[in-house]
Amino acid sequence: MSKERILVTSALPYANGPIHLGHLSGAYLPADIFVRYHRSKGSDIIYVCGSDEHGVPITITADKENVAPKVIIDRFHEANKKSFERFGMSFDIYSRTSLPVHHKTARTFFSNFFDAGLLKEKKSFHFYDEKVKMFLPDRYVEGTCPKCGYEEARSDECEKCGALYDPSELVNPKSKISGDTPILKETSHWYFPLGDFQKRLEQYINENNKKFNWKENVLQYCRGWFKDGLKDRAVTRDLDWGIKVPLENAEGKVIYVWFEAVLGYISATKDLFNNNGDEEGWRNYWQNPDTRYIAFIGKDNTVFHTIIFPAMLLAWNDNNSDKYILPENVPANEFLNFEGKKFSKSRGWGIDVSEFLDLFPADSLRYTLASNLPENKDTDFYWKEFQAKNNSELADILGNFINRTFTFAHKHFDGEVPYAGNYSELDNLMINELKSYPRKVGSLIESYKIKDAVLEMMNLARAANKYFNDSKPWETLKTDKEKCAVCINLSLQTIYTLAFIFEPVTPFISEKLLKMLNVVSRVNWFESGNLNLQPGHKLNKPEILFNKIEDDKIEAQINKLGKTENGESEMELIDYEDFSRIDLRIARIINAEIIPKSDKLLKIQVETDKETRQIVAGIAKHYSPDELKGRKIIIVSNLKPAKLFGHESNGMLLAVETDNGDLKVIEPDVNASIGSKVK
Ligand code: B3M
Ligand code: ZN
Repeated sequence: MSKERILVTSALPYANGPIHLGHLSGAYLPADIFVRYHRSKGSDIIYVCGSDEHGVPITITADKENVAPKVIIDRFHEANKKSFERFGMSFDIYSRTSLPVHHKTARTFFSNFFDAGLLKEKKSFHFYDEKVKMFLPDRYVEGTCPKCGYEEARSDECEKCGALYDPSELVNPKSKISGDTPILKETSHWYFPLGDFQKRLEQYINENNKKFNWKENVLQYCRGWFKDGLKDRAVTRDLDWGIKVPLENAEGKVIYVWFEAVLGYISATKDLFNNNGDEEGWRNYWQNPDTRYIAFIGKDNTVFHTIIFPAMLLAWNDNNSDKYILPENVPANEFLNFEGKKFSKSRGWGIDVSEFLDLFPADSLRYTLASNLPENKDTDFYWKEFQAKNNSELADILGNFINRTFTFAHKHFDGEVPYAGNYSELDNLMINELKSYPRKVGSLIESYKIKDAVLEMMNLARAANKYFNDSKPWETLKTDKEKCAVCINLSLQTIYTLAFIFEPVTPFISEKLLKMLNVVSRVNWFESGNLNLQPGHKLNKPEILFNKIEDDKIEAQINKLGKTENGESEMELIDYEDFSRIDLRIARIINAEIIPKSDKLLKIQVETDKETRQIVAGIAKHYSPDELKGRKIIIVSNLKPAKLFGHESNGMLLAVETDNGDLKVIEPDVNASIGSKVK
């Protein structure tokens, strides 16, 4: 059987900001797992990625910082490349779209389409900022939606009500650059006839779905586009950052970023082979009909990979003798959210990969993300879940099994794989179990059910612990040493298998494991379930594989949520009505007492003009009960009653956190009687 040849790409991230966990879960980690598995089973596979360095996202960031786009792309290309490396991404190349090889590839496609008469020039009106003398891309114009009145609508679509309209319909448009009202000025662009490809694209998707079982979310999305009918799309922009349009009368115009970014996959492959001195090598992956091409992306990039890119490749193939293959599958993932909300840098919600890896090991993150991938619906990252995955699964199940086996082998069998004689029924069950796992895990990965694959990996570790417990080697050590030897032998064989099947998800741990097992040459994935270690094989000393993550490290991260870089929480604005619903009153503390077993709470009686009420407040660390008595304070008097530690609380007292972290109740220094309203 000849080797499968596979080309894998992951979406090229914009080099305008750091990679966060959401990116990893969407398009990178699943692809890396797929690729590592295929390498291990011996496929001829390459994995290509790189930075997307053109387009408005880059210029917006550059404008904000008042620097040239080049400064931004250089900074984030390097930073993201580094983060990916630390996370264990095994790209064969992490290229960039600012390279000459890419500019050339993109221009060649453009000119080729132009020469074939595919690209039509059309005139239309676009917003133009007269002050800065430039046409404004969609994201640079804001105005009021003509349909729903939303005031932060984009030039041709409203995020709030979803309306699409002509830019001339936008009410009260404003340039985001100068703040002025832009004019509508005529300009011309080149259009790609996407509509002409609709039939063939539908056919392409249907056929590939039949053969390769596309994901339902991806199909739904495509059907939506087909239903609306594909239309011509402008493939140029009036911008000065990007790939210049290779035509004579195209001053100030660049190729639309999405038209060239998808071609970046091809350029990156050329870059890879050029570096190896094999200038034509890329063709074997892009232009050999025997190659399988899988494009991993997040759901927001779907249309570009299932419709626009395939249409471009079809258009090329129509007019040229060297023909490209199309993606066999585009297994787009949904989104990963963070603790119940969208990632947001400005709101301090989420964490960058590099920051994360400064604190915790990559494999713990890979394992947590992989077991919760947004394959069919959005999922969330929770700090507590991360801690539990690390502590109760990686450390307690996988780590524990490895640890007890190694300790036993070193202590009672001279650090060697013991000889295994007769197998009991229990042993045979374990041997069969081992044999079944590589295939089971492999076929899940091949069908992009990576979450399920990860579950199965840990199931082998669970089965292994059970086998160890049921075999009771600590007893047979004294009663039947041969039996004991069989258990340790098979447990070591199991560690070998575990090292292989976990490798796509936890490559760093697997490497350590193979080193501990003193394994130099690796077998094929499918043989990793056999009994590969020979009796007498010398083991190395065990290394520490997992550290438990302590509560305080996790708490510290949770406390940081919602705070921006300077430690401030971003302000959410409320209406006047929201505020006026809060009834604040002056009250006096008449009694306070400790709540047994709680080191934070005090039970406080306060009086207002009308009544006495009980409030439970979290200030026990800052005041003794006696210190509080008699103080005049401010309370929220219309708070719904609640029970804290079994004590009823009616209201809340206002306190302030001082600079040294102390809590001080607010004592109004005014002449007002208790019960007075604070407004
Ligand atoms: N740079 C969008 C993104 O980073 C875009 C992907 C390009 S893939 C060719 O989400
Ligand atoms: Zn609207």
